[in-house]
Amino acid sequence: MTVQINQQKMVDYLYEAERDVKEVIKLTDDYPQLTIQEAYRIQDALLARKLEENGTKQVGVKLGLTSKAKQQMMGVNEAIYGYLHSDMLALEWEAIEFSQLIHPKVEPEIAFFLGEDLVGEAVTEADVVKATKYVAPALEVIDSRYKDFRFTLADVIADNCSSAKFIVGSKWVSPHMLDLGQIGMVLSKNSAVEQTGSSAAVLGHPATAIVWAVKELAKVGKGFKKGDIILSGAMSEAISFQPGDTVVADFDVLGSVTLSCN
Ligand code: OOG
Ligand code: MG
Repeated sequence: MTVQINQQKMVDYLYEAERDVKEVIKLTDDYPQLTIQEAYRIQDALLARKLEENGTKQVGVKLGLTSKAKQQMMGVNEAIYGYLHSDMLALEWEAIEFSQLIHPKVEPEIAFFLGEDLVGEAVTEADVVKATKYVAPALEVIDSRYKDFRFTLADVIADNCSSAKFIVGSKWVSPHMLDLGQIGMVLSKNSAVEQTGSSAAVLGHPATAIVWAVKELAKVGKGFKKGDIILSGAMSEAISFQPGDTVVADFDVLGSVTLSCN
């Protein structure tokens, strides 16, 4: 019983931090024993509250910490997943409102659009490519609700993996048209190069990262559905931005995607 009460308290704490745009002390400062499993249950319950109160719907899943750069940046050594919902979708032609975010950062990703369900422990990289209708360049805006963007793995999972916004570029390509494992990327802010990366940084190949996620989801009786969007994880470190900044991720064969901020 006590555990359940604590779980709801943690859900409300994180929900309110996001709603009120305020950073909070990480959960494990008060609950150092928080497990990864409990953290995913908090993530689920947080999504349920958002679906109920914010009139939003789940549109997919984002993978996180799939690259060494990100794992080192955050001081962890495991990948994670969180939910994407419709009110996170931002548009290239509409500036993001900085005042709605706490201390946002942006990172380059490849978005996968599924044309078929993708479920089960036996899934392979070839199944991922087969199930994918399109891939597209994407930028993810992450905005940890935790003070100074610092957390343990359990903390960040509970906080829906720092998810805040995502933008998908307008060029969609069949995954059969390119080598998804070797897509180079340049991330610039106000025309100055900030990061470079490759899709190979994402667990060697983004489809491998998605295989990992399908297997993790299968353990809790879940999977991907036709129509889902998957963000396969950042290809470089995330960078911060301020009002007035423009950030562009340019992927060699996939084209570019732009974020601007008010
Ligand atoms: C956690 C989210 C990581 C990625 O693509 O690696 C993530 C964080 O860095 O705050 O979205
Ligand atoms: Mg990300």
